[in-house]
Amino acid sequence: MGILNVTPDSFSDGGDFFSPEKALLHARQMVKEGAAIIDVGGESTRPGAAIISIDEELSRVIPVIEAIRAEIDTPISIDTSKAVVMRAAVEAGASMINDVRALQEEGALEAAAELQVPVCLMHMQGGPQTMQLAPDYDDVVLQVKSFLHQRIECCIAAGIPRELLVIDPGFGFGKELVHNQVLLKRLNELLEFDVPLLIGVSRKSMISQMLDLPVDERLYASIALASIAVWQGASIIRSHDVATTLQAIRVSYMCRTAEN
Ligand code: 7PM
Repeated sequence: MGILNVTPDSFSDGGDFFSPEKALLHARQMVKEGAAIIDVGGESTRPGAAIISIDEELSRVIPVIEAIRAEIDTPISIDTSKAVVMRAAVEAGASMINDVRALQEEGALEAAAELQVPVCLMHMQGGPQTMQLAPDYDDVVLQVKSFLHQRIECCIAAGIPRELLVIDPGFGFGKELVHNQVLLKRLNELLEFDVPLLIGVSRKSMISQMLDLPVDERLYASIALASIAVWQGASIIRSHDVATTLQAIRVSYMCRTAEN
């Protein structure tokens, strides 16, 4: 899954792809590099980032989705928590929802159930404004599992079949370094729901916490984390760097699934 941020303030690409023209160029490039999904996001979920209006989010993502859909067949996912944006994005050509709030916002569960597209349910402790202030867990893996289990059951009860669900432990979302490390170490425990696992570690601050590297120098470490995730059973890797990450995760996957 290639990341296409259409925000003026993204932490890792400085809003480089904010105009629809630039976004389209970037989407084309990621598809050429082998992306299977393009994840379009207009709302920055960076800790402490400004909350934006529905109209602002729509005006960022809808023209980009339409432009991509007009010339590229690659599935587009919409990174949003808002029901209105989910509906408009799917109408414009998106075929997946990626929700860091796991369909907990008003109307989101109903919208996703009506749209009947795949949905990624992500775990976050707290909200984007406050999540990094004091992350706290007794057992991070068990708590993330219990949250995802509860959201999976809510989705199924609302009429979203298990076959449309994807889960994500939400690296960096209300987690300290050790929580992120333990989640990766025990990632295989999340396979028990029989739902594909999506992982986002690309350029994240957990890398700077371990290696003290600026955001534009986190590629090798991002790739190491992505290959561990695939080794542990992750099915979808959300990344800024498609070609290089794909090389690593392909070999990781081939070794994991080899049989003699
Ligand atoms: C701080 C934390 C800044 C996270 C930026 C981010 C994920 C996502 C994002 C993820 C899924 C980033 C993010 N991260 N959606 N959206 N999983 N499903 O690094 O890990 O792009 S935003």
